Amino acid sequence: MPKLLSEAEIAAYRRDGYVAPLRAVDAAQAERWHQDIRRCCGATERVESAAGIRQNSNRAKPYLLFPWCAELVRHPAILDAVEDVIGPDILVFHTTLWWKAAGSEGFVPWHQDGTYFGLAPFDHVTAWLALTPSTEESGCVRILPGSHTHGQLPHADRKDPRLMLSRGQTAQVAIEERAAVPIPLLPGEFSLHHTLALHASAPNRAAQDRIGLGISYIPAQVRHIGPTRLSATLVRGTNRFNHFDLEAAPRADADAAAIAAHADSLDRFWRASEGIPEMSLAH
Ligand SMILES: O=C(O)CCC(=O)C(=O)O
Repeated sequence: MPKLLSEAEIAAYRRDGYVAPLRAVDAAQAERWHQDIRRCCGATERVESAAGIRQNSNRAKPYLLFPWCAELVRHPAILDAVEDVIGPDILVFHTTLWWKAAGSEGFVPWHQDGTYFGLAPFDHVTAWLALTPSTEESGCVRILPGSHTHGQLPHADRKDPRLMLSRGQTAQVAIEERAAVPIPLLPGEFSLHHTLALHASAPNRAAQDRIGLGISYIPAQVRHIGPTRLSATLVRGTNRFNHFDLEAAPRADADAAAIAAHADSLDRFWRASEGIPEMSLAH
């Protein structure tokens, strides 16, 4: 018996590689989290590494820095939908805050999330939660239905600050743009997309910032294939496989313990994802 999705929605996810829109919270709660983001994650700083231009550190894994975000990634409605597609033992592997400022040229090229995560098997799912209106005008996520059935595709890195991905990874395949489906979301709504689903988003042409969080959930049996031992957060069920060091929730906004735990987790994450050679991921 599914917890939140209908059988038809689960079938759509398996067939198309995504399902949307789903409601997590009402508009008032979405607005509270939106204001939390403005208060906590406004400062921008992207570090250039040998592999690319990293996402801002306070916009990567913010659930390790801020209690409101730790609560967000554990929200029961989101976890119920995630459980319906990956089962009851769930870890948060990563989270990115996607803040596309009004009128900004930032965009996300066509890619598969699985490319530099180094996870096996490909059972990871991303929940994308909108906290401001995500529309075609503001550059909502677009997806190619069924593209998750073609396996891991080759990607090339691009070092361009307009690209919002840390390595600017861009799928090296012909994209049939006409087949792409936009996923507009209202504040408090979310989508689920499969780790191999090809997706992208365009610059924000609206007068309002487009802000959302992409939360990467994995079932406990998924492991990382590289030599670095990574950390993740158990948010539901049990961690019988012990593939990750378990992360603790922060107790206060960016206190010393949270900053240290976040830095340790991100350091391992960058080492692992930047260590995967361009276009040679295969497992
Ligand atoms: O927010 C966006 O525009 C892109 C999101 C994305 O690539 C993801 O959540 O995997």
